[in-house]
Amino acid sequence: MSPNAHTRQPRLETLAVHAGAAPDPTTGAVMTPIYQTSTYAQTDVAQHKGYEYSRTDNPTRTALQTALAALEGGRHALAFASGMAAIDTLLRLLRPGDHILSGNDVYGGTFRLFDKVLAHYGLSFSFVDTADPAAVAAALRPNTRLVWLETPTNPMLRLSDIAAIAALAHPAGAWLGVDNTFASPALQNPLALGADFVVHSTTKYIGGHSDVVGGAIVLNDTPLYEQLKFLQNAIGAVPGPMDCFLTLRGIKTLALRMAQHCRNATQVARFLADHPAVAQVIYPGLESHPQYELARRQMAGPGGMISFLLYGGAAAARTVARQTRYFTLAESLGGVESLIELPAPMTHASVADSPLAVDPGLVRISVGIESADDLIADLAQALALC
Ligand code: P1T
Repeated sequence: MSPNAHTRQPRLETLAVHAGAAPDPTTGAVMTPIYQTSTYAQTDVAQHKGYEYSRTDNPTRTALQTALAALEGGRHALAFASGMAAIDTLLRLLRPGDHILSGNDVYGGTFRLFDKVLAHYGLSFSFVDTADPAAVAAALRPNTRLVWLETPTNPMLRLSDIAAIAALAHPAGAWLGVDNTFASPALQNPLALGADFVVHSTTKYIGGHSDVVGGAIVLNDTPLYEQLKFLQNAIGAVPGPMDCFLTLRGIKTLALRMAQHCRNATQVARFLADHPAVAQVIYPGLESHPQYELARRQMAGPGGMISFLLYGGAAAARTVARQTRYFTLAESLGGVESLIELPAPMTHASVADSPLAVDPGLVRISVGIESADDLIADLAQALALC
């Protein structure tokens, strides 16, 4: 071990294995136990050891929150029962009359929460192309309290310049919240680029194995953290200890998995780009992506998500989605196994008939960590049927 091993800032690979993982004080257990308990014996009236009730705090959740904060280079993290629960709790920082400027390409469930739920509580929303900072500047209002974006977006994989948008939002008195689900903390750390909040659906790359649903908010500001911690307990959309354990277990291999997702997706994207049935491939790692340069600057790798359009349109898209073998036809993304879906009738059905509607022929794939050769052969046999 080098003499400065304990003073230098550890890298992501190391944080993923060690952050939040201190041997259990009672037994020395190396892995954080699943503290499957709802309550904790108190030594006297209102005297406890930091844990009083598991909605408020649970040691397995504490370990997960410590790990999540470290991965994003943030001071604080809070874990939630789902990505949607994290976003909903964050939006409770706002008050009736506040305006939210959101990207115009976001997960369908996020749009649904904004447009069909929170809009009834006195919040107003505008949806603009945050890939264009000038559009963000033009849409800011005196009562804009939050700028909200995904980068890369779901499902069009558009990028937004986080630092440029933070520089617009802050002087206007707005926070910047970034949903970093598609990049994962292995490829992009929005707090370092000026974001105030990072949100994850930990269901995806952070958990990594399609066996648990969860969400997270990571931030640096301590007073805002105190408010969010109050809301986490007051609302109660918390993950159970087993879910926290599974997410922690997934985190150990985040760096390895993301490297393989990026390698495989790059090969798959090149294959698709050369295929005669494919009209357009959208992948931040291809030079044809309109924000290829921003991807190289802002992200440590292009990620595992690809969207594409076929010359045969929606009918051909359905054929491909039905015929793949290793790409399972399913919603979600970011697990070790490859998935395929059509956003318009599936993950983004809730944006149909809105300005955010998605091309019905768009195919979205989450490229897993299998052999790239097998994945390409699988797509090739399905595309041959189009
Ligand atoms: O599913 P949940 O853990 O509640 O996370 C919601 C969510 C938030 N943000 C982004 C960018 C997302 O992609 C999601 C969930 N997305 C899918 C289920 C999907 O297939 O796109």
